Amino acid sequence: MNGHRTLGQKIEHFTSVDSTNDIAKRLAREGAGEGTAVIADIQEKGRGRLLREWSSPLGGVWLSVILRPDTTSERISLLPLIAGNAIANTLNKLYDIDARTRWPNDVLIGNKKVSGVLTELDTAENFIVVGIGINANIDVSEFPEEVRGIATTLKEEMGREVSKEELIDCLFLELDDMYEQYGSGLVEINCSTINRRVKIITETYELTGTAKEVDETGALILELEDGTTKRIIGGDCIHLDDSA
Ligand code: BT5
Repeated sequence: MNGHRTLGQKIEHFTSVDSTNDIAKRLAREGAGEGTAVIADIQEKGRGRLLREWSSPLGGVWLSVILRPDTTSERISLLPLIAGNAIANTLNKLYDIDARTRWPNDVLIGNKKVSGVLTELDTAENFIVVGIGINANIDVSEFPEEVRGIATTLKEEMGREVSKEELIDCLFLELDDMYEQYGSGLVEINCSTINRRVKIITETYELTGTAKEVDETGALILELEDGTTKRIIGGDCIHLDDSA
């Protein structure tokens, strides 16, 4: 049917769900194997990190895939970055647009978000669900007002609709490649946040500095104004040099 090796080998398709991540978690608990994916046309309660709302109207790609890596490994935090890289590679290959990743879980075109990743970990049952949202055939005007200014869509960028089937097929191949690299321990993360001046916002602090690198666990190494460095494992990141 398609060239998927592991990820996306088995796909469950739904028209409307609350969140594909919830369905994938349920399937994983029921024993679904690595690579099983859930795709929905619409999400009624799509979510981002920290239970933020993720707007998921018809026309987008809303999917979740079950992975069963060693969830005790600290490298697990690389997975959102790996997914972001796979998404950016897919968009650049198919549409020749300049999609790039922003640490820790966004894909941008220009300085607007076209895609986001939500990974959820179940250490007891040893699985991880990687949720991916890609704004494909959506008009920006369909988003709630607070999202319009910060989001873009493929339709908006290309001036036409794209084939969701082709997009999903290519995405699974890229994800598969990246996940294989992850498994081999030799994964190369591309992240456009590196070498930029950034502001990091977490629930407990805000910091400004220069992003130096993403370490082998997915943490961001930030050089502060006074020359010291700080290792940051999560948060929101603003690129100060292009207001993204
Ligand atoms: C994310 O969170 O970017 C993760 C998004 C993951 C969505 C997928 S869809 C399939 C799966 N099932 C789910 O329920 N979720 C996953 P975060 O970095 O926290 O960004 C959330 C913020 O992005 C919101 O607070 C809004 O400001 C903004 N936002 C909401 N909807 C958006 C959209 N469609 N496009 C761009 N930005 C959006």
